[in-house]
Amino acid sequence: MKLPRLYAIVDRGPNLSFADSRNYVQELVRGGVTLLQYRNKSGDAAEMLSEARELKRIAGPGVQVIMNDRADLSVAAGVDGVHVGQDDISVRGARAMCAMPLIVGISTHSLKQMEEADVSSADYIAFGPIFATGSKMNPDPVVGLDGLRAARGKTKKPLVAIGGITLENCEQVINAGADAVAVISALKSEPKRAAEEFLRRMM
Ligand code: TZP
Ligand code: MG
Repeated sequence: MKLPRLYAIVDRGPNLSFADSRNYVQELVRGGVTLLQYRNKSGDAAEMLSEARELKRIAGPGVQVIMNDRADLSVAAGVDGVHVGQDDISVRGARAMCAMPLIVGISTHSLKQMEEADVSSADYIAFGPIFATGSKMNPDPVVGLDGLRAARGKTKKPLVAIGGITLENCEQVINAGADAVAVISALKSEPKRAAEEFLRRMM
């Protein structure tokens, strides 16, 4: 798979209502986003299923929507794939539900995890946190740009950098070997304008 430079994460939760997420997705898409993740750490399965289905509809045909954590719900919702972490179902388990062309992505936080992901059937590998992040509970240790360069050396799969990525540092992250950046907070205040600017800076 070829990743677009920007992977926008919609972090649905107490700070982002579903009504607001709908507008948020529209603004991101207007700003040029073509790859979105629906992340919901506080809702139940029913909420995740119905909201993901609706956000996929709102995003439109040119946009790939990935469900965080839950391969089963990604299939039920008819979205484009799943993103699993180290504590979720394995890539092999996710792939059993999400056969190609559905997308399976995996989060990694160390070079050992990167090596394991590289020999899995994952379509892309996320690595981080590159910088400090306030968007994840109990984040793994920061890996930095040097960690990212080392991770790049471990895989030829599409590599997504995540954690603390902003307009100011995104070019450095791409120059350190990432194919794409996944972003939560740096899109929040002005999603359309920020998405446009991220995409412009990482052409
Ligand atoms: N995994 C590693 S860092 C992170 C996740 C989900 C949060 C990224 O959010 P932000 O606000 O872009 O740092
Ligand atoms: Mg997860």
